[in-house]
Amino acid sequence: MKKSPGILGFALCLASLAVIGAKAAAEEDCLAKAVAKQAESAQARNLSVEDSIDLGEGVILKLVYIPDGEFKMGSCDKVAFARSDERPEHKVKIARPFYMGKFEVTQDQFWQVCRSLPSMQDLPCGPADRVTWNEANEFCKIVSKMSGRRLRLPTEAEWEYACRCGSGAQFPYGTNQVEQRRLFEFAWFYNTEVRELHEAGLKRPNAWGLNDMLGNAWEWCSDWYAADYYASSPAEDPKGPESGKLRVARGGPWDYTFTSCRAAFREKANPELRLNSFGFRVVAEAR
Ligand SMILES: [Ca+2]
Repeated sequence: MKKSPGILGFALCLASLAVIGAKAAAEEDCLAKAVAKQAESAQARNLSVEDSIDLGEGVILKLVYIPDGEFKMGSCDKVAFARSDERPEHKVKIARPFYMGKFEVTQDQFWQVCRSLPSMQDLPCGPADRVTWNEANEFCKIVSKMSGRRLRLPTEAEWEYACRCGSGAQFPYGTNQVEQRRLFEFAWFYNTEVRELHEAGLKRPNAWGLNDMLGNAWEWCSDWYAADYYASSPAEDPKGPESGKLRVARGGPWDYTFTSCRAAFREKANPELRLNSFGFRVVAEAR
C-alpha cells in the first residue's frame, strides 16, 4: 500500500516553496535596486538614462547610462564550471559613469560609418560580425570624430560590470545558477533552436536595458588578455595588461553553450581574427 506523505512531508514541501519564494524575491530586490541606482545616478548628473548618437540618414546608435559603482569581478570557487582565468574573484571600482551601446553595433550602423561590411549573413539590424578588433576601434574613432563624443570599446571590467548590472549575478535573471529555461528569455546561444546571429533586441534586456550582452555575438573589449591578470589587476578601473598578443572578447556567442554565456566568462582572440560570431558594442563617455 502506498504511503501518504503525511503532515511532515507537506510541511517540508511548504518550507521548500518558501525558500524558493524568498530567493526569487531577493533576486528581484537586487535588480530593482540596480534600476533605481541607474535612474538616481543619471538624475543627479542631469543626464538621461537613454541617449543616442545620430549616424546620419536615419541610422541611430542607442546608448544606455551605466552608473559608477563597485562589483565583484570574476568567479568565486563556488562556480564549479568557471575557468581558472576568471579567478580570483575580486572587488573592482568603476569610478565614472559611462554610456554603453544598448545593442551590439549593427550591420546598418557599421556600413553607415565605415562604408564597408565584412558580414556574410544579411542581417541589417543584427550584429556586424566578422569585424576585427582593429576595425571595431576604427568604427569608434570615426564616430568620435563625426559626433564630437568620445567612443571606444569597453574595458572588460566595464563590460562585466554592465552585464551584471553591478550585482553579483552571472546571469541576467539575477543569479549564478544555471537555468537554461530562464536564459532563453535573454540570450541567443547554442541551446536555442535557430543557431545563427539574430536581429538586435529580440530577447529581453538586462535590468539596465542592455540587450544581447550574453549570446548573439562575442563583443570585443579594449584589453589585452592575460590569464593571470586578476591576481594583480588594479582595484579601480582596470584596463588590462600593458601589452599582449590576444584581445579580450566577452558575452558568449550564438554557437556556444550556456557555460560561456556568463558575465564572468573571458574569451581571447587575435585582434585580426575575422569570425562570424565576433562583433562589438561601444562605450561613450558621459557628458
Ligand atoms: Ca553579445
